[in-house]
Order: sequence, then structure tokens, then C-alpha cells
Amino acid sequence: MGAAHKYDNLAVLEPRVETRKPPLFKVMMLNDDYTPMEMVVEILKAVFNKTTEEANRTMMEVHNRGAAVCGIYTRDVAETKADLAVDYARREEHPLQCVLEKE
Ligand code: TYC
Repeated sequence: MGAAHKYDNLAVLEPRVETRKPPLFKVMMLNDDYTPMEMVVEILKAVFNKTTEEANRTMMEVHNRGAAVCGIYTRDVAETKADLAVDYARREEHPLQCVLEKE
């Protein structure tokens, strides 16, 4: 038997692990009457990494329902992608709009 130690009856406390998750934001694309469907599909592929099929589906959802979720990201990524999508359309003077919605 080893000598009794004054800390022998204490539990080990594991270091507290970081379990909080960052808030997430949906990037919603809004419908308008002017941005060409083909351009919206290009934007969904280029900015939101969608396949042609997914991009067409999302574009038609925006067109038919007024808005659709393009992707869900942390705040900075969501803001950057919304800006890139709008900038892309503005280069051809189309009025595309995106909004962020906190999850
Ligand atoms: N409504 C547009 C048209 O008929 C197409 C469109 C789809 C525009 C999605 C914007 O986010 C949008 N040309």
C-alpha cells in the first residue's frame, strides 16, 4: 500500500469542452419579375454550390412561391454569399434580392 495522499478522495474534473454552436442564418432568395431564370440558376450553382438540377428546383421554388432557402451558414458566410449573389445580378442590372433569416 502506498502512503495516503491528501488528494486521494477527490474526483478528477475533466476540462469543460466547448459545446456551444454558432448561430446559423438562412440565405433566402426573393422573386422578382426581371432577373432571367438562367441567371438565377447560374448564381445558385456558382455561389451556393448547387448542381444544375438543384439550382433549377430552387429557382422554380423562388419563382412560384416568392422565396426559397438557398443555403444555411454562419453569419459571415451567409452575408458573403448573399452579397455575391446580388453583385452577380447587379453586373447585368437585374434587381435580384437576398435576405438572411436567423435559424
Ligand atoms: N421570376 C423571374 C422570371 O420570371 C425568375 C426569378 C427566379 C427571379 C428566382 C428571381 O430569385 C429569383 N424571369
